Amino acid sequence: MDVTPEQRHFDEVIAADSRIEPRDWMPEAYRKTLIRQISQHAHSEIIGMQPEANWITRAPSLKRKAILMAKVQDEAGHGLYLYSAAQTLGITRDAMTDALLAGKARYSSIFNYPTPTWADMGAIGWLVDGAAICNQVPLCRASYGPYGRAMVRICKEESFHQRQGFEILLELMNGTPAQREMAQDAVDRWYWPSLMMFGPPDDDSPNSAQSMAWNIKRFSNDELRNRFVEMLVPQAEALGIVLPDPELTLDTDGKVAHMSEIDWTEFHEVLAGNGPCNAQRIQHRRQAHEDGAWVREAAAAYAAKRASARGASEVAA
Ligand code: BYC
Repeated sequence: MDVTPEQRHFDEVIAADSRIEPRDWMPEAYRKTLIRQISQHAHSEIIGMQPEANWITRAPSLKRKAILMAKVQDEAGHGLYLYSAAQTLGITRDAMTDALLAGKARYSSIFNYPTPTWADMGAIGWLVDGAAICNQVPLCRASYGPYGRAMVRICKEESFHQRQGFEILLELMNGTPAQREMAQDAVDRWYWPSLMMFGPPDDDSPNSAQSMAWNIKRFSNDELRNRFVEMLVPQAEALGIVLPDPELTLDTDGKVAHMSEIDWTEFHEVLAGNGPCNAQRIQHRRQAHEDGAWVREAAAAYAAKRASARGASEVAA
C-alpha cells in the first residue's frame, strides 16, 4: 500500500523519537487514542479530588489541613492542564465534561474506594500518588508534545504528594498502637487497588502494543506495576508497615520474583460501575457542576461585555 507523504513524515518523527505537535498531521487512530487516554487522565484528576476532599474539614491539625487543601487544589490544576492538552486534539472541554457527567467516560478505578479514616490520606499519598508517579514519569516522554509537557509539571507535584503521604504514615507509625493499626489497615485496603491503577495484565491489554509503537506508552502495564512494588518494599520496611501480600518475594537484584494474583474480577467490577463509590463519585461531580453554573455564566457574561466594549472602541477608532 502506498504511504502518503504525511504518513511518512509522521512515521519518521516517531522513529526518531521526536515529538508530534498539534498542527502536525497525525493518523486518526493516534488522535483518538490520545483523546481517550488524556481525557480519562484528566477525569481521574478531577474525580480524584473527592476521596481526599472528604477529610479537609476533619484534618487533625491546621498544618495538615493546609497541606491537604494544597494537594487537592493541585489535582484540580492537573485536570485543567490535561483538559487543555486534550483540547489541542480537536475535542471540546464541553464534550469531555458531558461524557463524564453522563457516566460514559472512564476515570481511574482507584477513586471508587472510600476514605473512612485519616490514615487513608497517608495511604493515598504514598500508594496512589506513588503509583501515579511510576506510571507518569515515562509519560513525560510521550510522543505528543502537549501531553508530555503537561506531565513534567504534574510529576513534580506528585513527588510532593507522595512524600506528604509517606510522612503522614510515618507519623502514625510512630504514634500509639491504635494509630499504627489505623495506618496498617489503610495500607491493607489501598495496596491492591493501587496495583490495579496500572491497568490489566499485559496479555489482556488491548491498547498497549499500539500505544507503545507510537511512543505514547514507554513500558507495559506489568513492567510499571512491578517497578512500583520494587519501590514500595524498602519504603514499607522503613515505615514498619507490612505489604498485604504474603507471597511477595524479590530476587537478589530487588526485582519482583513472585507476587499473589491480583483480583481482576474486582477490577472489572469497578470498571463496570460497581465499585463501592462509583455512583457517589458521579453524583457528586454532577452536583458540583450544577452548583458551579453561575460561575460559568458570570465568566461568559464578562467575556461578552469585554468583547462588545472592544468592538465599540474599534468602531470609534
Ligand atoms: N482504571 O489496554 P489498556 C492521580 C481501561 S490521577 C480505569 O491497558 P491503556 C491522582 C483502559 O482505559 C492519575 N480504567 O489501556 C489524582 C482501557 O479502556 P478503554 C491517573 C482502566 O490506555 C487525584 C481498558 O481498561 N493516571 O494520580 O493502554 C489524587 C484496557 O486497558 C484502568 C492516569 O490516568 C484503571 N486503572 O493503559 C491522587 C494515567 N486501567 O479506554 C492521585 C494515564 C485500564 O479502551 N493513563 N483501564 O475503554 C495510562 O497510563 C493508561 O491509560 C493506563 C491504561 C495504564 C491506565
